[in-house]
Amino acid sequence: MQYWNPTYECMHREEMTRVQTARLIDTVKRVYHNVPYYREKMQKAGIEPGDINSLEDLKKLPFTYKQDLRDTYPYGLFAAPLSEIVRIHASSGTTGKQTVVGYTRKDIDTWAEVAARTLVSAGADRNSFIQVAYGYGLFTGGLGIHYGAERLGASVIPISGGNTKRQIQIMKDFGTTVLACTPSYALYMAEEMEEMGIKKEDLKLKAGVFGAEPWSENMRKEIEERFGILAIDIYGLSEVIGPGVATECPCKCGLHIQEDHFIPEIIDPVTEEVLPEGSKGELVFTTVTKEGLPLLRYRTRDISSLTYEKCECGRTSVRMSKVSGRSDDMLIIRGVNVFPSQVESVLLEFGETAPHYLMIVDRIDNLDVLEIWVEVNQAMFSDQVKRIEDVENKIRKAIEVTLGINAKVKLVEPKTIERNEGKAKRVIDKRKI
Ligand code: DLL
Repeated sequence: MQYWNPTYECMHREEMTRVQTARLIDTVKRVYHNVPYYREKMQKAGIEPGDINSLEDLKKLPFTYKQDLRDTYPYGLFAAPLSEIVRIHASSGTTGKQTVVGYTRKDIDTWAEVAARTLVSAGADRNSFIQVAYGYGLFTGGLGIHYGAERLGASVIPISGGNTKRQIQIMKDFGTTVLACTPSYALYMAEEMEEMGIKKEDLKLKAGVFGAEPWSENMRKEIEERFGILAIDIYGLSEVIGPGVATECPCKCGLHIQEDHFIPEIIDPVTEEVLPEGSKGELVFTTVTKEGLPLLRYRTRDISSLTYEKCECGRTSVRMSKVSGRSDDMLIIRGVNVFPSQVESVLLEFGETAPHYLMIVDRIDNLDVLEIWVEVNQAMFSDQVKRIEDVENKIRKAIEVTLGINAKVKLVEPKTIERNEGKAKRVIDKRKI
């Protein structure tokens, strides 16, 4: 088993607690003294930096919400002078203002370190050819993985997203061994590859680091089979740093959080109460080494759980379970909570369907209706109407059993649903609520 930084990745719990505590105390002082917005928040909560002396004290601190970043747009939460900020990124978000994040030189260094750990845990080393097909630009995916790959000493192919045919040709010609992109884009590439007549045996690809959106175990299986690779789930968010916050190892049993930099908690999204190990809830992160934009108890809205059990790979870091959805992506359809990822899991149980789907929610005569478009392969689509209806019915029943809702299922021709080189769009909500 390879590690990039075994000192931290395999650290004893007591030692990790010591490291985290010292760093937490520093961070709290930093934000209190450098960020008026945080000072006010802490004063309102009746706490001072001196009240934070252990990890137990973490829960005394106020939460930070995406709205806080919007209210202080663009630089109001930065804790370093703007002259020390060497990079700005922003996350697009579908509503409201962009969320702007800033990095000092040390933050960029930390980011390269955690991104390098991510790549090594997928098996990459200095001999790897890493094709970075995450978007470069304000999105953190491209440059985040890029710096990690360079830190590793691997050969970086900074192709960014898009131009899929060229992407595949390059993968073949340049001997790419590690692919980095969203899982939905990886599947799109697999389709294009088939059309181009390129087989997985023609590639040198060994592994992929896929993230930036939720994806199911079935989707992993599909990607692994179609490319003949190990597909690793990587997690991160711009506000915390970007890709590199957490990563799976080849055991695929949860994502190791780089907890010497980011302390996680799981809370009940409604009561905001901290939940015990193993409970499902919303992930919250406190960054403890960042200078540009340190965040106290940032509410990610991502649903996960934590385990402190030692992993077979030898890493001792806490693991988060695969993100199963977002507390704000959750749809409420006729009172039932539905996550797109649940629908995806059901669909992928059916061999005839492709992992491309779209959920269209509407409200007709005051009643929520859900229609699910599912792509099928060409052979299936050219089949008899009766067989198509059979499959539609089978899926409808499976959705009803698993999710407890009635949905209209419509099988559609291959390539009907729009492909995206970045994060996939799975839901159209036409309800005006
Ligand atoms: O998506 C950073 C990233 C880039 C992560 C490349 C991994 C790979 P944002 O654009 O700020 O940052 O979006 C963050 O994306 O809160 C999650 O909801 C979602 N997300 C990221 N990784 C995963 C994952 C980047 N592995 C938001 N599984 C997060 C599920 C993920 N959701």
